[in-house]
Amino acid sequence: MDFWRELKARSALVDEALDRFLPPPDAYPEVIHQAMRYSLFAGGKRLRPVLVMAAAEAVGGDPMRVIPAACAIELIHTYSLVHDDLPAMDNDDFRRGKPTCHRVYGEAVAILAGDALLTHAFGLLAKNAGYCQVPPERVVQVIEEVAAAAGTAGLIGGQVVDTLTEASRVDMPTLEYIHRHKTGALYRAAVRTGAILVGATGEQLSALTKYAEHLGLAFQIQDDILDVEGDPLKLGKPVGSDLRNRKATYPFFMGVEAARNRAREAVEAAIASLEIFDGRADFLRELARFVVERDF
Ligand code: GRG
Repeated sequence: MDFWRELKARSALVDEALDRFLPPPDAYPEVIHQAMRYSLFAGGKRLRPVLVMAAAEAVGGDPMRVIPAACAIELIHTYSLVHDDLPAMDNDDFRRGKPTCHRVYGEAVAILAGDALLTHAFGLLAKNAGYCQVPPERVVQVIEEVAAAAGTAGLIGGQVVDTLTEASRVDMPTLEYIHRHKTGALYRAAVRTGAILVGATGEQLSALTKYAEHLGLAFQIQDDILDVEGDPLKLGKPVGSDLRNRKATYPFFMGVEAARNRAREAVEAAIASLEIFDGRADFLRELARFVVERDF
């Protein structure tokens, strides 16, 4: 499989659907729709929506059936980036290679754009009920899953601990909590969402959940490593921010080489979790390898 070509083709499908599912940029009040679109189309890798579709495919479903949910997950991810970049949080000027939302639209509109992306996401999840005959009970289950992943038991919980804990007080269990919630929760929800919507069995769902948990860890460790030794041009943001903001990371605790090995182990564990699946899970396998080989 030419993974890179596949990823591009799949993310182009997501982009086309996002454009269709979002209010047009000239809908009143224009500025909010333009700000939402600005951050959304600034050039993300689309890993999470692609995972929703790939999980559906792995269990024998049609990936196009889950595309509103895939877009919803990307909206939530983008909202979290917009808010994370705000002056009250990380105060970052660049994201996805472009000035951050608040630098372009001002803080008030950036806050509202994040809120609007999050709200729109749940509307899109509900839309799955009328989309390609997904049974409503599966949609309700997914809404519950995604709300948990985005809330205090997920992204927000991780962000709170990350924001309020002094770096010098972060021990390994706290670091793992932050990563599992801030990053892992949305990966887990993405994979589970795709699988649930197309009717995965309990055995398939638990295998895919393990895959997502290992994948989320590998992704975050690689993200930490790229902040130490990545190329800002390729990443679309400055490097060294973890050190500057005195954030505890995997390289900080164990050094870059040990962190790299830990990420590789997590990828192997992710791939091993997929042993019950046939070739339809090959994209998930390749994606796990990509997560630690990527340089952006
Ligand atoms: C609820 C405000 C709020 C935040 C939640 C997710 C999060 C916590 C903050 C976002 C910032 C951050 C560093 C998150 C960790 C996950 C991560 C490395 C995100 C970047 O993901 P990529 O590389 O981004 O997939 P693209 O731009 O490719 O989509």
